[in-house]
Amino acid sequence: MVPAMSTHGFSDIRWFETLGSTNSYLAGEARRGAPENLVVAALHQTAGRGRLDRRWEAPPGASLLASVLLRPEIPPDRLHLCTGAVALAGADACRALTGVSPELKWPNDLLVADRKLAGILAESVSDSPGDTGGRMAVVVGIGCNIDWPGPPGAGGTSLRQEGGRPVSPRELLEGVLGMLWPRVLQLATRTGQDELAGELRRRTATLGRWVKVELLGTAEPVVGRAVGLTDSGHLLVEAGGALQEVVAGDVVHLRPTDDRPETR
Ligand code: BT5
Repeated sequence: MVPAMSTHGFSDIRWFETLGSTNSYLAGEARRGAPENLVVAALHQTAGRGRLDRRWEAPPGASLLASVLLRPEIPPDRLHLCTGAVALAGADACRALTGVSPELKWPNDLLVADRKLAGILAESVSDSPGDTGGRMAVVVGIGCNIDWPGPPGAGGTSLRQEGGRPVSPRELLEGVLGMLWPRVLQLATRTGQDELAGELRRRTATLGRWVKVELLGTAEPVVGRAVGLTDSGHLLVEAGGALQEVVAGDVVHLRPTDDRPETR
């Protein structure tokens, strides 16, 4: 079910014509002790980042490029739920505003028919002095393609390409923030975090699929069936008769025609 659009409590929203990276800007603000729920958005990024030093590219004005500073009271092993909160909010806002209904792909993508509509980048910022109550800062950024489907060969799509109703970056940001606010409140309590994990379990399209997982720092990928998500938001993959908990990695959804290990 898609929650109703709501107002939100993000009161400090900074818009820029151009920034290097909204995540990098917000990480700097976090280190200087900026309060939680600060939001920054840009019409263009000159050094937009993906995970693992990859690039996030978009021409000026063609997408939503925004980051939110969270300071959740959350155990470090549950930080993945911050990515999940933004993924759910992004998917719900796209559906409510444009009619396009993306799927969640673990760990950080919104897909439409297996094409990447949006990517999410969550980064924790350790060194955060100031009056923050000692909580860890987490910067969560989202890039969502509105009018441009991403760089050639990247397998991306856009809201426009998927036939969505027209939306501006500002409208989409307001929609995402409206959907994110209740999720931020969920992140604040253990019960809320468990609810969030349950909702991610229900809505992550990766579950039930055959996947290839490239684990960080490991040469051999894991090929198996994604069977679950832990309460921390980690992916459970059944491979070679064993259950493996994946904390971080790149996932490819395999098609029925792809090579898979033999099953009994
Ligand atoms: C991501 O990384 O998907 C996270 C992207 C987060 C971008 C936002 S924009 C606002 C905030 N500020 C930042 O600097 N970043 C965040 P990853 O899973 O590593 O995917 C990156 C890969 O996606 C690239 O290597 C390309 O193949 C592909 N890609 C790049 N730009 C794309 C686009 N506009 N649409 C679709 N795919 C794209």
